Order: sequence, then C-alpha cells, then structure tokens
Amino acid sequence: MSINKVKQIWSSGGAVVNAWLSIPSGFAAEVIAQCGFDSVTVDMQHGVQDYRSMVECLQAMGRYTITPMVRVPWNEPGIVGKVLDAGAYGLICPMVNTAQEARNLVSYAKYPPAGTRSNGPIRAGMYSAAGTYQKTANDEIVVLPMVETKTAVENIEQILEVAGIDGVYIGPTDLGFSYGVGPKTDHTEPEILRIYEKVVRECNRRKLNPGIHCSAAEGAARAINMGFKFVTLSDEAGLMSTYAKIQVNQTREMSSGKAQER
Ligand code: 3PY
Ligand code: MG
Repeated sequence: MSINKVKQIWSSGGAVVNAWLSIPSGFAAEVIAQCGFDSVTVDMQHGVQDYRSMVECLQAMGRYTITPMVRVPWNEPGIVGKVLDAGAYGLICPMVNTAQEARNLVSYAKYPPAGTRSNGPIRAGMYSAAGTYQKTANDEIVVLPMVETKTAVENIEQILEVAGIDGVYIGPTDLGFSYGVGPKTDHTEPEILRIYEKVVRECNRRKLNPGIHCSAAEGAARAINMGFKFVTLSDEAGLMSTYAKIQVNQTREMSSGKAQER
C-alpha cells in the first residue's frame, strides 16, 4: 500500500480534501495541518511563499498524517526537483497546456529511467534508509498538471494520455479568464460546467483523478458530488479572513449597538 495518504484515499474510491497555504509561516502550516485535511499544499505560485518558508511549512506539517504538497510557480525542472528534494509528496503545476508540457513535468518529477530528475533528496530522503526514497519516489509522488486555459481544455485527452500523471487540477479563475467569464471560483456557467463534466468523464475513463480549486465547503462539496477526487478549500488566508469577519460582524450585531459600526 502507498504511504501517500492522497493515493490511499484515491485507491479506496474517496475524494481528498486539500488545504492551501499562502502565508509564509510554519506556525500557520501547523495550525492548518491539524484541522482534519487529507493533504496540505504550499502555494509557491501566488502564495506569499519562498523556498525557505515552503521548507518551514513542510517541517511544521511533518507530524500530521497528511500528504505534504507544493504548487510550484511554473513548469521548470529546477524548482520541481527542489520542492521534491525538500519532501513534497505531491506536485501541482500551473498552466500545463499541451501533452508535451505534461510530459516535461513528469520528466522533471521522476527519477530515471521514467524521467530526468537529478539525485539529491536532501530532506526527502532523511527519514528512510539510504537509497530507499529513490526506489519509491516515482510511484509515491502525486503529479497533477493544472488545466486552466482554453488550450488545455482543447488538449485534455492528449494531456490525460501522458504516462506518469495522477490526474489534473483545474484552476477555475484562470479558466474563467480564458473563457471570458471572469476570474472566479465555484463557476456555475453551463459552458464551464460542461468542461468540468468532460474532465471528470475523461479522467474516469483512464482511472485518473480530477481535482479542482474551490472557495469554500459548498463549492467543494458540489465538486465532489460531480465526481472530483481532489478539492481545495480556499486558502488559509481566505479562511482566516472569512471567519474573522463573521466574528467581528456577530459581535457588533449581538452587542446591542455598543460595539459601533466602523
Ligand atoms: C486558478 O484558479 O487559476 C488557480 O490557479 C487556483 O489557485
Ligand atoms: Mg491559476
């Protein structure tokens, strides 16, 4: 059996509930990692994360039974190898538009002969006997190229045929831009929903796992009910500010006007 919780959940037919870290803080990662998520993804593309803060986040989530994942800033071999060397067991990569780009991603993420990843799992290899990590990494690490443009949607079948990917991850805001309906999550436009249905169907045909970025429980549950196998609930900054605003507003409402409107 896989040691990767995401793979375990998928092999039992379940859907993964993923967290998203944009705050460059090990403590924030620790807080989120104990909330019951199945996986936690450090976002190095749009999150306020750099390499060191990403490593701190991975360290902070180390004692929880979650899969540590990273979204890299771009499809480049240097950063892909470096986040895997730091111990990521899942990789999300933005803006993968063609089968060739997906093949490149797989190649960067896998050791030879499957790929071209360079040896040196400086942190990733630390918790097992020397050489053990390299024997299992190709199978254990989840690779999810992002489908977030019209071009990627047009190429979806070819992208899904690329050996070594575990599914795809939809970026709804970039997809919205690409289709001229605006950069938002939890789309309800029939045109976008038809794309989601197609991605789910084509993934299912190939025993792959469709994933999607959502903004909250309602959209995430709807996505799971559509057949998505990996859903992200906003990011921790979004969750924090949503809950804080609710608490501030409730305090004003419940204090009979003594806590004044600002
Ligand atoms: C998108 O919605 O485009 C994303 O990349 C989600 O983070
Ligand atoms: Mg995006």
